[in-house]
Amino acid sequence: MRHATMRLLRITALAVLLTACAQAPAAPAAPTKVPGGGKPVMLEIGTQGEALLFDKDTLMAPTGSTITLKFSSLAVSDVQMHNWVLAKPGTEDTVASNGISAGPVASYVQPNEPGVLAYTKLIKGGESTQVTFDAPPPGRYPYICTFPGHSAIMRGSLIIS
Ligand SMILES: [Cu+2]
Repeated sequence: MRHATMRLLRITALAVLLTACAQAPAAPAAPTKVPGGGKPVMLEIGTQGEALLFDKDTLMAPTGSTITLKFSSLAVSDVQMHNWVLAKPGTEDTVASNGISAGPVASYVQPNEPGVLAYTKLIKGGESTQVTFDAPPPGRYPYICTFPGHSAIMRGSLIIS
């Protein structure tokens, strides 16, 4: 008798758990933002080979565009990993230091970091990745690599005009 009661309790608990799961809202499909349909613009940037530098100091895009940025690591070795992170002016150092706390699983970008406008995942030597985002309002926006120790020299500006 005792066994039967315990079994019933277990089944009831399982049923409650399953119901709770079924009612949970669906998780968002992807963390990437859906761009708003501005004039599409392709930008490309890479690393200077193995150096901790981007191969462009400056990128430009028109106001109102929807930018797809392709980022390639032109390093041959996998020793260094890199990303491309676009920040609001003046927030780049905070974005970099908070990114280090976020760690490699988060591509060294703190989730919901207010200063981050767009970013790519971390890539190894020889890999490419891309990100699509709406151009921010006209201005000069810093971009950095937030891999620990890289942001001091691995940086440039995206000019929207
Ligand atoms: Cu880097």
